Amino acid sequence: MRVLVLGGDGYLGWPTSMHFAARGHEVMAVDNYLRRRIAQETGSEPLFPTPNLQDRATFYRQAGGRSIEVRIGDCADYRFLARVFADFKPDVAIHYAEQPSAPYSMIAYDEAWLTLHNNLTATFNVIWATMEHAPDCHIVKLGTMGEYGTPNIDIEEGWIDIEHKGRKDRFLFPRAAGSLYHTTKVLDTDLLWFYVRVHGLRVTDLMQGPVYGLSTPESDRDGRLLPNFHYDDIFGTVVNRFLVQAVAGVPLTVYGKGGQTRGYLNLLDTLQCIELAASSPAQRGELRIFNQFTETFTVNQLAEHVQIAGRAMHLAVTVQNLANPRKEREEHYYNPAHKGLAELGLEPHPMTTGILTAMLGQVIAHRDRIDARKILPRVRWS
Ligand code: USQ
Repeated sequence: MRVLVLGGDGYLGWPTSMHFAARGHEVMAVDNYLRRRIAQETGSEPLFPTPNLQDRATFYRQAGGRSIEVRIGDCADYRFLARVFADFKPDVAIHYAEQPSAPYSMIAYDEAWLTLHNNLTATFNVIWATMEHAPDCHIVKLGTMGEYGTPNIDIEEGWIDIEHKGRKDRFLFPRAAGSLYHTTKVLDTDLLWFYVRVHGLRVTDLMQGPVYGLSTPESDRDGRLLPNFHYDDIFGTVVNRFLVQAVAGVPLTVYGKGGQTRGYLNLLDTLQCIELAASSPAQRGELRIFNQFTETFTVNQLAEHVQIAGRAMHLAVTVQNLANPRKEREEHYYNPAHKGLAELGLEPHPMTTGILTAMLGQVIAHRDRIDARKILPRVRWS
């Protein structure tokens, strides 16, 4: 396949680009370094620096990997993106090109505007570039489990059948996101659904939970190929943050009561899910939605897992319940379906102590670079 990875420099985008290249697909990775820039602006640099995207592609080839074509540019610039689609004619466009941080989107007006503008414009442009230059291309869009929020009913896989006053129909499952970032993903889904209905696009929208992980078989070829690993309060996801806190000797930052439940997955499983979705495309005129996670945990359960792994590595790990900087339910019902990707063949890597201790070992190798000032939450929802 000709695989276009939009947001190819990101935590998921770079490992995805290598993953598809390693399987013999023709890969083009596109990025405008937005996340690098705003991470620097907010003092949220990753645990270790990563080479720029062109250099990563070069180092990957030198390490025996296959060629990855790189284009630097902004997916929110239609002329640029249209050229990419016209030149590359992708079979599948994997769309990660969004501002990915919930806390960043809640800082103030400018950050909220950037998130809204970037995320929706990028999605709108992907839709139009597909329609105009590669109408048969399958769009694989990274959404988020956070689109659903935490309703007091079971969460279905994207759609719900509703019977109302004796009549039945099928609708998108109700959405109630907890940050502006998550809300942009809700709006993305609506945009995609509109163009699927009217123009017959083929789209898979992946409702993904928080991801953890630090290496993949391809990144392990050379330390310079590792993904960007954030542990700060803005770009770091909770498991990655807790592992760095464990190594730094900082009490694990459980927000509020810690009963917040989410669906988590290993970075290796993100790669599997994307590959499974890409290899069996949605039909023309279909918006296919999968819930992309492998296990659910409360924040307290995650803290316990990290404490156990820490003990195995002779780290004294403590926990501190902080006043919750977010507005979210801290005790709630949570039962999301997640059958679709399993039916396509997903073989999960569960969060074992072995997986966490291996990650702790990698963090320990960079422990001198941990900046404890990046750990406590700086952004409040209200
Ligand atoms: N949390 C803590 N302590 C921390 C950090 C987070 O208790 O130090 C809690 C949060 O309050 C939340 C949960 O852990 O209840 C998950 O937080 P997170 O920062 O790992 O994840 P979130 O902000 O929701 O966003 C991340 C990714 C985002 C993706 C989303 C999937 O940054 O791109 O869409 O996970 S989901 O959470 O399912 O919406």
